Amino acid sequence: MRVVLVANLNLSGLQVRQAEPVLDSLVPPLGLLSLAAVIQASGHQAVIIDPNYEIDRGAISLGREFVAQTIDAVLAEKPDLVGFSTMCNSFHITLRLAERLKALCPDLANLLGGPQVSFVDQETLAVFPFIDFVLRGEAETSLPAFLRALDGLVPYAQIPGLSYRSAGAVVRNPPPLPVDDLDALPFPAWHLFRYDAQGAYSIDVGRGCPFACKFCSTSSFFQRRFRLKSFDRLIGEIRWLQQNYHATAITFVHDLFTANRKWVRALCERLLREDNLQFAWSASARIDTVDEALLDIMGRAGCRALFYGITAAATGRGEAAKDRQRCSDHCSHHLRRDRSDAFLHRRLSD
Ligand code: B12
Ligand code: SF4
Repeated sequence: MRVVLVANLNLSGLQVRQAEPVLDSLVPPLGLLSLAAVIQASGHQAVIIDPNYEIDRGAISLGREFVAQTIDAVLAEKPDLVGFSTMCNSFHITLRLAERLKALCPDLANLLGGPQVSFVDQETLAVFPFIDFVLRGEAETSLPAFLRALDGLVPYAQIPGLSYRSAGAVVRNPPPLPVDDLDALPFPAWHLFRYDAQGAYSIDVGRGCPFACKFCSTSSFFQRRFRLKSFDRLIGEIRWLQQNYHATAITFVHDLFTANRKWVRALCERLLREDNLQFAWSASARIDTVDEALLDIMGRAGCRALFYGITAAATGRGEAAKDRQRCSDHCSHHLRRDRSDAFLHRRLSD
């Protein structure tokens, strides 16, 4: 089977009325690269269409023709199945793409997956008849199983995480099993990643955040199962990216890379001990999960940037407001310190 996976559009400006949307930075669709690798490992063909890349190189325009041109590019790949990745800020555009595809090819199944649709699968299937299937949550295990179901080898009812329509009603199978052993995943199919990354790559370091901030979907999405790849797997992936793709900068993708300080420290120590492993890396953090000593060793091990999630900064009345104020003060203190002390300045100018 030939599966075409379509990345979500990364636009800025969608939230500003009358502003012209512009393409955000080109970022590798890491989830789709991982799914493409498991599709290929299970004997099928995978293709990735990244509309962001196509716009950037001028093959697709970001105007009225966007939907038609993107679907033409998808159909040119002669798919047996089309899977769209979804994010909240571009969900409406993804739906238009799927609608157009169904209008042109009614027999081609439209599959949606990713962070947004995983939480609105029932509503989506109930309201939009051109969507056939939703695979919720992590899909490295469920997608190959779904392809077997599409081939008629197993019933849909046996695919964890699948939502679909049956006899006019939306059926919601039990949740998918999170990938327990991330080391067992094949390396992402970076050979399908077509744009010039200029040495910048990313690695899915682990999944699941141990916290459960009310406004954030991540802990539910990954079922609060905090998992990390082993050091051997990570070093192997870094070396593979360096040898095959000349990676010089790597984003360690994890919602909260610094959730476990002991683990971060041990990883940094390992990176410092490795021979010929020079590269710059960045990661995500929360100000209450780092301290000077940790930042120092991270800097020595090659960390050049941190993306801080600031979870509260409003003021108001009552205890909650005091908490937010304390959090805000703490943030300001840490951010000032990180900007002014040796860490970022010294490291960035190295
Ligand atoms: C790195 C990251 C970014 C990067 C790069 C984004 C990118 N396009 O890759 C940057 C910093 C640019 C970014 C920006 C934003 N992000 Co962001 N980001 C992440 C983060 C931390 C990791 C993404 C990742 O690579 N994960 C690892 C891979 C393996 O997982 P995955 O992509 O989810 O894919 C798996 C499944 O979703 C599924 N799947 C995915 N696609 C498909 C498709 C099919 C067909 C199927 C079957 C399955 C499937 O299978 C994959 C393998 O298991 C996630 C949180 C997280 N931990 O996932 C947030 C996250 C995706 N971001 C989020 C948001 C909201 C944003 C912004 C909208 C924030 C904002 N207000 O500006 C912007 C939008 C960017 C844009 N311009 O459009 C939300 C999305 C919530 C939602 N309901 O959609 C998340 C989940 C964070 C959160 N906790 O809420 N982001
Ligand atoms: S700490 Fe960050 S990733 Fe974790 S639940 Fe809170 S906002 Fe989400």
